[in-house]
Amino acid sequence: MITGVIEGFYGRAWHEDQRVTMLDWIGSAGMNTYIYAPKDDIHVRARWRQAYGAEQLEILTRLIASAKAHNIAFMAAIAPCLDITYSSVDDLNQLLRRIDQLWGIGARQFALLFDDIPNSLPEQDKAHFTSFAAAQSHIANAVLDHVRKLGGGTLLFCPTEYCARFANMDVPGSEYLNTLGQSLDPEIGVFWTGPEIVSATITAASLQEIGTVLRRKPVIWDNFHANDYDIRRVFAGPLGGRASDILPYISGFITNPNNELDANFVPIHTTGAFLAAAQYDEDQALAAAISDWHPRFELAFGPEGERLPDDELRLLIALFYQPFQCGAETIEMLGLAKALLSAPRPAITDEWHQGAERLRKFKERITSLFDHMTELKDRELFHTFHPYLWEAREEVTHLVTYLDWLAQAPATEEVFPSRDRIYNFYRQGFAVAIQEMLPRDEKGNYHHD
Ligand code: GDL
Repeated sequence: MITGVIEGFYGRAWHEDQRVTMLDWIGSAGMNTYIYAPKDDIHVRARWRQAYGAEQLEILTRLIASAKAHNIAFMAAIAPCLDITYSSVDDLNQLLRRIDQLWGIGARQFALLFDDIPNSLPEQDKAHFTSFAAAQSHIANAVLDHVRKLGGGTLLFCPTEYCARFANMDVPGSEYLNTLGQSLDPEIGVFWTGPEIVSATITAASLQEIGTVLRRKPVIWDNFHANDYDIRRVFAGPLGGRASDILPYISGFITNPNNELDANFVPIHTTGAFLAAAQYDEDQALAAAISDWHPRFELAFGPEGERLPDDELRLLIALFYQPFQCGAETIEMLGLAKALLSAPRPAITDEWHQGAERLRKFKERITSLFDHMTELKDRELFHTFHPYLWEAREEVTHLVTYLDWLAQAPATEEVFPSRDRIYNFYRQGFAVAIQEMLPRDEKGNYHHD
């Protein structure tokens, strides 16, 4: 089974040394593949026809050598999907020249990506193909033939409908996916992100369904830990929402994680644990990952070897956990805050005050975590979390100050005094203005009156 990581996100690509770190993590987690597909490498997607220049080739050559040294398969991606003419012999040849160029520096495995484009056959191809899927299959099969002639064989394919959402939640009814199943060479592996682009859960039944349509077991492209779509979030928690019973229905599992390399330690560690376990246990996997990650949190100014306290590392992960869930402690504190804010006033009870005290302690722990993080020896690790922790600290401080004010039973017409912080311009700007304008409810649905 192909297992590992795809550098497949939008935004700043990883540096050479970060990729070497990632190769190390993939291997230590018992996985076997790294896929080079940063959307930031303009040669992968927007300028796929352009050959790599000498400098980029050197970087890739070194990366391929590192992968080899780590015993990790290196797979190179090409995404000609923005403007390829599927019926053009010239375009196909350009694609094959890229394969040749990558083959020349040692790449032996390839991925062809057709994600995030309109699902329609370009005008100029309509006379040549009966469908979009047939056009893409023609290209993919030709690339596989070429790779075979060179002496290789592995090709993965990312379809345009790569999740059930894009097939209108009707996978068996998708003409596109059925045609792919019939016309793609049976040896080409097909990526699938689950019911959604970022899937809260992926069930065995849903994988059986897509496997039947594709006539092969899909390769999961997991966006569970990806954070390129929301700059305010990072996911340092364990893999969740996937149970071990899916393993018989997939031919691979590749995760596309956070942009920030250093946020990915627990995600990669636990993804490896998930793939290795007969019965995945999220909490156990998290505990094992934390104990391997902790040595990286050495403090610069304390006694030799002093680290971020264990409970603060756990707090860091609980704050920035998973896309659909905060960590247990954070969930509890958010619930408490909500209860205090909605409690009837001015009759504030002892229980209310006790709750407010618990939130103050929580704030103090976040502040202490923040302060300790600024003293990490590993500055990359510090900078990875700094903006997110800054925001968490600001907001929790804001909350506690507000609760303190409520505790003084202000009169109904009184307005919270914004003396000690910068509320008048904090949390504003273009994106926030739009967020505040749109009538979004707690579940994320939009309404109109
Ligand atoms: C996507 C993109 C991916 C991106 C991810 C999360 C696939 C197949 N493609 O749509 O590059 O990182 O969502 O934003 O997932």
